[in-house]
Amino acid sequence: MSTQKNTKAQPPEKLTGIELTDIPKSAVGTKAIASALNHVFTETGVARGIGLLKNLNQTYGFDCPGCAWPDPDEKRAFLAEYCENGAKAIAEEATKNKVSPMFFSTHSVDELAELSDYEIGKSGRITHPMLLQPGASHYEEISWDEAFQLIGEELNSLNSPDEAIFYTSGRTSNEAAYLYQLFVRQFGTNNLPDCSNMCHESSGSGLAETLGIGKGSVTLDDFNHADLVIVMGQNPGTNHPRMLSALSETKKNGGKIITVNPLPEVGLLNYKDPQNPLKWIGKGQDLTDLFLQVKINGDVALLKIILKLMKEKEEEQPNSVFNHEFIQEYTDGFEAFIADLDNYTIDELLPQTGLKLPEIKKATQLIMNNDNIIICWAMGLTQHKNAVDNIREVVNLLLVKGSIGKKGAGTCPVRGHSNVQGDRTMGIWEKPKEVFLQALEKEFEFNAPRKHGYDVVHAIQAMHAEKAKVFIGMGGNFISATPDTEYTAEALRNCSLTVHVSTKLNRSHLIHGKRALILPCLGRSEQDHQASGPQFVSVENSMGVVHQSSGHLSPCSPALLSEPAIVAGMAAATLKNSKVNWSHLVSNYDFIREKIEATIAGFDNYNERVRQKGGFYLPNNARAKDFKPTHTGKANFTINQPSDIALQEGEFILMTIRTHDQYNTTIYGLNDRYRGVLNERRVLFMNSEDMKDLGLSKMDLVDLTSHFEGTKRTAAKFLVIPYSIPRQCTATYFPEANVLVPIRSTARISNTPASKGVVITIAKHK
Ligand SMILES: Nc1nc2c(c(=O)[nH]1)N[C@H]1C(S)=C(S)[C@@H](COP(=O)(O)OP(=O)(O)OC[C@H]3O[C@@H](n4cnc5c(=O)[nH]c(N)nc54)[C@H](O)[C@@H]3O)O[C@H]1N2
Ligand SMILES: Nc1nc2c(c(=O)[nH]1)N[C@H]1C(S)=C(S)[C@@H](COP(=O)(O)OP(=O)(O)OC[C@H]3O[C@@H](n4cnc5c(=O)[nH]c(N)nc54)[C@H](O)[C@@H]3O)O[C@H]1N2
Ligand SMILES: [Mo]
Repeated sequence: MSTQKNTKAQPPEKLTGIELTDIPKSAVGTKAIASALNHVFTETGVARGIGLLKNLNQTYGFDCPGCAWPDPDEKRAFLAEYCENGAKAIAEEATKNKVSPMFFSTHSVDELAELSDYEIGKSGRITHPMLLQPGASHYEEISWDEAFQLIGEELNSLNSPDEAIFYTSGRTSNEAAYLYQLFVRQFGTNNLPDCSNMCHESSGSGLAETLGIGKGSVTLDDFNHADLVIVMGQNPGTNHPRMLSALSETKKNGGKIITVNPLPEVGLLNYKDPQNPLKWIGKGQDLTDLFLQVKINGDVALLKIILKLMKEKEEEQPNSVFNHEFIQEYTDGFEAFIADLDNYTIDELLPQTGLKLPEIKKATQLIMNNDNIIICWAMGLTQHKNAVDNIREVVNLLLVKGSIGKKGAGTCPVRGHSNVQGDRTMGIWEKPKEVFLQALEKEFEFNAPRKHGYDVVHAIQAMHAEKAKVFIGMGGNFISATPDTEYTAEALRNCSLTVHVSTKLNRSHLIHGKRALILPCLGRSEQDHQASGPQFVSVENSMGVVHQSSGHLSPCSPALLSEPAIVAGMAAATLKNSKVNWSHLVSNYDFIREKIEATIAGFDNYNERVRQKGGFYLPNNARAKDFKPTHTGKANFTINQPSDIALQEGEFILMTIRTHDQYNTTIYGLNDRYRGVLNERRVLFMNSEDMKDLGLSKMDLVDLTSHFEGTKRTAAKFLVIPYSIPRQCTATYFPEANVLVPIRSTARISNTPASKGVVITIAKHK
């Protein structure tokens, strides 16, 4: 019998044997390449490994599942179009290790749940559909047909379609995502939460309101023309390594770079170009011209100081700072925004930033002196209570400069998952637009639901309250990616059925509903054959380029189905009155793309254009300086709130971040090389002065307790490491720390968990 109730949903609190090293002075270079090849060859073998790397991000190869950073439109070098972490991502997928029915018969679910995420991941690719019966201790093999029948029966026995939740992670292709949302809406609900809810939702909310499009406005080429790039709350050396080449181009063309981050992230500070082996030896290139080591969540305060300094200068010398022509013609709300700046004094804002005024003045000068400005950001801005404020304040800064909708300027939210942006474009959203629903209704002759669905946090709360009873995950690792781990575990255990469409074993298969299914699917790197022959899929990168991706490896098991085929199987078994011929659509993905073209703007001649070299750009109104889609018809200035976190004596703010050796919840290895930590994930980075105040020494073992609205959550056993980080700020890794993130601690408007703004106290472990 399963002892699920006693199984912890968090990774085990085991230490793995830490080793501290010097922090490297530059990113990429030979070490990165050696590390990449090592991961690929160990996991896949040499021949398979070379085949893989050769096809990665090449025009007719497969899209790297690592991140959403775009490929150059023209030139593609063999080495440069993958990076160390992209190579690790594909090695993880193309591994020789298999999780077969035999594996499941020899390991109980409870036994597997005791393993670390690293060990779970290393067990390998899932080869067959598996079922866990109520009360059973082991998964058993099930046929695809039986699995689909079971899903259909469970879904149809619900009191309402809104009792089912359909999650999507961001690797799902356009074709699979489109079919999935169609199935879900024909079933009758908009409960389509996705990983974006935990990721760039705040960017989407802030940008749609101010600029009329939830996506960024720049293209890769803009980096060649920017005078100034500001990188805020992002660690590209680890998470988007190919972005460093773009920043390096900015520098080559005389542009400057400001970095705003509580940590001196190695990649951003100095970089060795993998494209240029001559430069691997030697010092590397200093990328950052000005590093502002801001306090966690000090960004709105920082931006407000910059804007106040600009305003002062403008008052001294009218028309010298603000772009009044642009403001006049294209924007709304400028006066109210400018007036609001007077509600703050620099003296009260400054302590929130942890910075000195002269360095902020330097940044302001760079901003005033340059007109083509790009601002890039990622999770350091989007995962705070005032995250939407962060994004809107970034937009304010660009708008006063007129730095949007022209070459070398604009917004650059750097997306995470390789197709997270495409999934949204395909309709994976709990709040679909009316025009889209109408287009679906017309094309497929059904009544689409209008009620907004649950996002990730609301979905967890609904399952916890037993208002939702079936959970289906299209990829991802819900239990480990979501906040408040033990609460979320209770929510999932309340379900009558949990289903995961997955490539690899993960913790979400082990913390399950009364009944659970694992449906194994093809990965990006694998060939996809359907009735009409070999298929490719398409994806959209962070800059709105839609292009094809086709795998070249033979599938790791003959029993795998593609994601579109799995959706079609579930839909056919569930929907009795659908007018959609699901198996026909899946027989040739061109048929799915025809339907996308018929219902989503920007996909004209989809099948033809997706076959063009490099794909095609989707329309982008902000890029075209057309702000009509906003509620005022213009680009909107907004009034935003600095952080309202007031730390009590002994409290710290904690950000939960990624190591260099993980992909979200997938742990490739136990090192965080760029931060000088090897072989350990349970670490807490702290300012050495703060350590002194608490009487802590390097490598002391501590427990972390988070405090939120009178509730407490604890994560035990972290090793303290003195680090260059502002006072009262601390950092540790996710998913180990997710247990500390309270389910209700989310961003205003976007409802994104505030995983970078957790209030904690620290105590020696007893
Ligand atoms: N190798 C690899 N690549 C990945 C991923 C991965 O896990 N591994 N994940 C993918 C996904 S889904 C995403 S969303 C992206 C994530 O990419 P990132 O957002 O770069 O990832 P995080 O590790 O969360 O890093 C957040 C950064 O923000 C800083 N930061 C934290 N709080 C603040 C703050 O309040 N203000 C400022 N200014 N900075 C702050 C942190 O110090 C850190 O440098 O990467 C994608 N690419
Ligand atoms: N505390 C804290 N929590 C966070 C974050 C944070 O910074 N701090 N970041 C958040 C962010 S930005 C994100 S995007 C989410 C990520 O949340 P998710 O997207 O849910 O998590 P991943 O770890 O990316 O999912 C990995 C799993 O996806 C499956 N998989 C991999 N490739 C494929 C595929 O091609 N098809 C299918 N069907 N499955 C596949 C594998 O089984 C693997 O175990 O986590 C969020 N959670
Ligand atoms: Mo993400």
